[in-house]
Amino acid sequence: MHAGVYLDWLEAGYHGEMAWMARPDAVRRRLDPREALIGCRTVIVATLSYSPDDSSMPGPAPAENDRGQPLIARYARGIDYHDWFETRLDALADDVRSLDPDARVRRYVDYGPVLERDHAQRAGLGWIGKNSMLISPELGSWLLLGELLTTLDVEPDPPFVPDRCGTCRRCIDACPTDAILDDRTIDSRRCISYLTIELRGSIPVELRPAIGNRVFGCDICQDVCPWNAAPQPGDPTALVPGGHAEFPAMQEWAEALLEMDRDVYREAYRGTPLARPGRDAMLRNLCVGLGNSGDRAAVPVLRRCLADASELVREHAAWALERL
Ligand code: B12
Ligand code: SF4
Ligand code: SF4
Repeated sequence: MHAGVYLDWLEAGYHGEMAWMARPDAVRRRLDPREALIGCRTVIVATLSYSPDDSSMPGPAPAENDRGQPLIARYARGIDYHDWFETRLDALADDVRSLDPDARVRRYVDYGPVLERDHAQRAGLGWIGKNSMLISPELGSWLLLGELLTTLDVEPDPPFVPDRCGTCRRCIDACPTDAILDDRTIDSRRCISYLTIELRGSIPVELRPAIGNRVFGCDICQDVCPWNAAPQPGDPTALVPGGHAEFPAMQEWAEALLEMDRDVYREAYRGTPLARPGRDAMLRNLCVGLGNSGDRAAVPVLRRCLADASELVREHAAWALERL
């Protein structure tokens, strides 16, 4: 296990304000699954692939130069994957229990105290790319991870040893905020995904221009990866049951959020990834996107944002107006 990589990462403060990553009890559990499930003998890692086959990628991916449109990370264009994945893992847990009724099983998806990529690599599912993603040779990196910890003893699969990145460094060169570090980890404090989803406060001014119209998450270091050029298609519609998710243009979206208070926002986005940042941070992101749009038609809505009750929104609106 690459425990040292994780501990060095925390020590350097690369987790930013994600204090839950550094809580001593959570650190202990990440380093040893037996702290999360007493008697744990096996970690079963599952992948949920949302690889597009070109025609069925959920939601429109606006062209890079369509600056009035927001860009949303692919995993986030539909329903929240956590609940859906957990239901599937529960079914798998039943299968495990059917092998041994005394087996104890605990499932985790994403927010649990589990070093998911580390386990995935050790379970033979793929390697850790220079962009820090778990990359499967068949599915690329458009996949999400979940796992079962169990007291059942299962013969382990061999780890995935080869490094298939070779001399490539496209992700490092493409990252607009230089967030990718030499040891295949990320400085979250510079990563657009962190800045637009996890950070609750002000986005550092020097990083705002690089965010462009990415108002929720970032896929650049995966979009450029050659291992994602022709992956075996997964099931993108799993995350968007209707097959398609629509997002309004940024001006229209900001207008709508101005009319919502935090509770209304929470209700409106319940069950989707966009619930996580909350109303103020999402409006903050849209102000940054509008400021980067170069479109003076955004001035009126940004002026309205200047009068918003949230100081966070007002500050980002002022920055955006200045930039326009
Ligand atoms: C915190 C977090 C973030 C943070 C920090 C990201 C980071 N790279 O650390 C932020 C908010 C920036 C983020 C962003 C994203 N995230 Co995130 N995130 C997590 C979370 C909760 C913890 C990650 C963590 O522990 N980081 C600390 C570092 C040190 O650990 P690590 O990245 O896992 O690295 C380990 C492996 O690399 C391992 N290792 C194994 N083999 C090898 C080999 C070598 C040579 C080395 C050096 C290391 C190594 O060592 C490290 C320590 O154990 C995980 C879920 C989980 N519970 O694990 C999801 C997770 C990593 N995120 C995920 C996703 C999808 C994303 C985004 C793509 C979302 C988006 N589109 O915006 C971006 C991608 C950014 C990127 N390039 O990583 C998926 C990744 C799936 C995959 N295929 O890898 C996960 C697994 C969630 C899930 N359940 O599917 N995320
Ligand atoms: S997700 Fe975006 S900002 Fe974060 S490391 Fe990848 S390219 Fe850089
Ligand atoms: S873009 Fe190149 S270096 Fe980066 S993860 Fe993909 S193969 Fe590895």
